[in-house]
Amino acid sequence: MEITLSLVKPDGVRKNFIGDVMKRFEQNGLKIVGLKMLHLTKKQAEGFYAVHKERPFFHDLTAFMCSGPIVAMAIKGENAIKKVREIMGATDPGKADKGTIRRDFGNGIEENVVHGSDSKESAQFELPYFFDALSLNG
Ligand code: 3AN
Repeated sequence: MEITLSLVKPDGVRKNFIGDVMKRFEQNGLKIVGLKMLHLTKKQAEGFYAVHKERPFFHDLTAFMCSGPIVAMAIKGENAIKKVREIMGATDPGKADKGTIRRDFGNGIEENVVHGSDSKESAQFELPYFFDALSLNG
């Protein structure tokens, strides 16, 4: 069993895709064991995306991530990290497979609706940003 972090990004919340995103995870056998809506500050978004701080898109990405509320989910299941990434689809919605969240609901490489930890190490770093170990159910 693994636990991973997924976020419905500000574009997904603005366009009312929260329920669709959660449904895709649940329908694929994953369990939502933590759930929270919040609005990141620029500093918090910069901390969360610190691995990307040298990238040219860092400022735009962190500004976008604090442009509105997001929904954080802790998701549990067998191979949850890989499964969540598969359900999300490729970073660029235009290149994502049919039937993935990003292909179906995304608008572009920035407005791609959803985030998911990309490794065990990322999940370990990202989960405590939003959830205490004790607040995770199941
Ligand atoms: P993923 O979210 O698929 O793991 P990463 O980790 O490469 O993708 O990038 C993190 C986030 O940064 C992406 N979700 C996307 O919103 C943004 N991003 C990635 N590459 C670009 C780019 N070339 N231009 C603008 N934003 C980007």
